[in-house]
Amino acid sequence: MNTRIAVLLPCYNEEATIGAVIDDVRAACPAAEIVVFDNNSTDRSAAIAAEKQVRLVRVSRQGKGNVVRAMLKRVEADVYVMLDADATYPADRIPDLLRPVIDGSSDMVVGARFGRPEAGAFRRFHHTGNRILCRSVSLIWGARLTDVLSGYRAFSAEVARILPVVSSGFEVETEMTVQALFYNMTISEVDIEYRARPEGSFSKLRSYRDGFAIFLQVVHLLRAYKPLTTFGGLGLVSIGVGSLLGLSTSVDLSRPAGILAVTLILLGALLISTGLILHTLNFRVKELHSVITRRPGP
Ligand SMILES: Nc1nc2c(ncn2[C@@H]2O[C@H](COP(=O)(O)OP(=O)(O)OP(=O)(O)O)[C@@H](O)[C@H]2O)c(=O)[nH]1
Ligand SMILES: [Mg+2]
Repeated sequence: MNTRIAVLLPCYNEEATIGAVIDDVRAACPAAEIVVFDNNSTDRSAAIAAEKQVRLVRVSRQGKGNVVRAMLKRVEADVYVMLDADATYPADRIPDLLRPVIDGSSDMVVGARFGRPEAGAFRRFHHTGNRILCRSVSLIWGARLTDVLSGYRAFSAEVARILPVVSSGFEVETEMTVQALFYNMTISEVDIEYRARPEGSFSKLRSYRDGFAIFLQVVHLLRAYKPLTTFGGLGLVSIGVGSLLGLSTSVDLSRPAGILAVTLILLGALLISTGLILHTLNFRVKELHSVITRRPGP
């Protein structure tokens, strides 16, 4: 049976590059179905996609996360590759990203950009921001990743079927990575060259706004997917501070510091119980997930 490959291109006002990206994808992977996800572009992006005779899906809710959700829902294939329509990722590496997914050794393969980025490919602070995010995610989730935010990734039909993506903007890549780790999927990386946007094309990423949204996403993912670490950690700190304060006041409950110490210890205990309850819930969700993703019996 032939493997059905879908190449998914999120596109918002990329008339300067979308045509060339489609040509590059076709040359690299002639068998693939190319699908452009246009998100209310006001330039010629959609017209160019139509001229190139690729499938065009229009998504009315603005934002890359909304588009990724539409990709997972609207395209049927055995393996998927998504890459940005801004010509910053080398389309000729698609076969390298797909290989581990097709041979079953990885569920998701990420095109990692930090090995050899072209000068100017990363804007000021983006490089450092990316590194901090990546180190934190790798540390918290016990993974060895070097690029969490890359928009160039290949994944299996199973990933497309089960990742419960809910974010709406540029936080979506972080979300996909963490969800894949939570469900014990295998993520590997392939080093790729990352290029600067060509002359006349403009980034849609707003450093502060989108950077802050990504930071909030990490906090949310921590709370949702690592509740025992988050609430348990806060609880231990609270108990530690409360105990020190209590000892320094000789556990005198008639003094405000003594009352504060007891309050902190109780708050700590409450936080740890919350973490334990949520951790158990997560465990049951994982069990359920393991059962519902099993192949149906004969
Ligand atoms: N469909 C859709 N695509 C989007 C939207 N925002 C960005 N994109 C696409 O997502 C891809 C990534 O956007 P970029 O602006 O390049 O963001 P980035 O690559 O993180 O940032 P740069 O490093 O500045 O290029 C591009 O192909 C955009 O066209 C959106 O709201 N809807
Ligand atoms: Mg880009």
